[in-house]
Amino acid sequence: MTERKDIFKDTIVAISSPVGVAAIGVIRLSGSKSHHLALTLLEKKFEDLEERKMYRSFLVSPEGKMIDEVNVCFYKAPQSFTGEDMVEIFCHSGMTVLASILDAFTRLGARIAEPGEFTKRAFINGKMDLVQVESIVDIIDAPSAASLEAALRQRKGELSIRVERWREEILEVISEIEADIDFREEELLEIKPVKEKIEKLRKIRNDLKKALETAREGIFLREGIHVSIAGKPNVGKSSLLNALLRKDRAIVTEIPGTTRDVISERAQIKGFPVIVTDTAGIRKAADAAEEEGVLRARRAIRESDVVIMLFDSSQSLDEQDIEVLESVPCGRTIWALNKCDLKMVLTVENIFDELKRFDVERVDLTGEKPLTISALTGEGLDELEDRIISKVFEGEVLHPVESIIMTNRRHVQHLRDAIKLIEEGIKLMNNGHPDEITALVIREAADKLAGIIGLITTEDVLHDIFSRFCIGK
Ligand SMILES: Nc1nc2c(ncn2[C@@H]2O[C@H](COP(=O)(O)OP(=O)(O)OP(=O)(O)O)[C@@H](O)[C@H]2O)c(=O)[nH]1
Ligand SMILES: [Mg+2]
Repeated sequence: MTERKDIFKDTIVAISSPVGVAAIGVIRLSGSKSHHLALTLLEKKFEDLEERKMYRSFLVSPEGKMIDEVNVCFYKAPQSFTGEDMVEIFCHSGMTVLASILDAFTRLGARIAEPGEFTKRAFINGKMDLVQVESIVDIIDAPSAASLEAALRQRKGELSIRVERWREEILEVISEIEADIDFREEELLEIKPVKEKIEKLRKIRNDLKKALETAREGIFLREGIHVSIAGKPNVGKSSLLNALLRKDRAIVTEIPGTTRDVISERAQIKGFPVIVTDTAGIRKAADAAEEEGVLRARRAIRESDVVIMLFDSSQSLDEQDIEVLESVPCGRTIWALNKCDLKMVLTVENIFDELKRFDVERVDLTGEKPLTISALTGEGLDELEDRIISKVFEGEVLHPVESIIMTNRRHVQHLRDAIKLIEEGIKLMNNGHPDEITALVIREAADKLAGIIGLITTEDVLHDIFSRFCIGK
């Protein structure tokens, strides 16, 4: 169809909507044969498919057997998602329809796409950089509205533009150093002062550091905060899970040992995505299932960003509470006295005195004041949510979502490396090395930034990123 020489020979095809019953299903084709293949299988004999115009027809098998009534749209290269000729077919979504359409195109020579292959072609054809590629997965997987916003800003190119600019600024300093080297060889005296270049590098480093400061919040925004609820049996862990989720997720009974397994569910707290985990009450297990449950509970607690250590305030402390206390991590735990709607025996005022009755050497008593809550009435849950957020961020949330730039660990690693290399460059220059070695070190910093947007990349990195895509994307 087009004059353009395509990098990829194959025309690929895939179901791009969820496979199952729905009003509409989408099948996508990409590659130089897309237009021809679509024309061949449309029952109405259109002379041509104009780009970005919807055509309605029945779609038939290569033998002319009806498959479905469809709408078809053609996107001409390079003005398409992949940068190649593409066709999208909107059919009725049913297993037989989708499979038959896929079958018809493969029999005409199209190949079933690999996971992420459409996006990979878009990347290789220069339609988007690596940050934008990754943002597509983040958009699809976004666990909260705030996470989605951050992903969309990356899709739009906000981070990529910054990275390009930082990189260009570094390259500028490199060319100045290289010019100085040439002047030096020609023994000319026009060498610009080193101080100026150091100042430029410092400014770039500060900009990178500022971006890096948003990483902590950004990573939680993208990946979610892991919160687990610990406590001896029957203190109200499952009730608290349900209250935080605002739905009846876990079974609650008055029998100790109700929860056997680890139950994790997604929720949102103050706009941040969280993964709340209810665990089996930690105690000497009565049977093998409970024993495994307790093991899993301990593992979940170890791997959490924040642990809610729950007590039953209607009872005094006992050995079982102490056993749980010993397994929660110091510094990451919030103490909460549940069932405050009942007559409170255990209170914020007496809990530390109560603790003295036990051997509590291994318990972190340096924590802040316990909270008083009721999973039943909802009392104190707002404060608990506030406490979770301030615990994770060690105080206030410093960066509102609009100012969060870094959300992805891969980008963060590159940024950290770049900062380190720039600092090394500054040190070299301070020590009187405005020379080839310095230029080399700083160039490496520029390359680290190039790695973020994929100007420089390896097969392994690409494989790692694209393997996270589903077929059809
Ligand atoms: N009055 C009152 N009762 C509560 C509260 N929270 C939980 N309960 C009751 O305490 C009992 C145990 O609650 P669960 O949520 O099952 O406790 P759990 O810690 O998950 O228990 P296990 O799964 O056995 O470890 C149930 O009868 C709940 O209704 C509360 O805030 N106030
Ligand atoms: Mg439970």
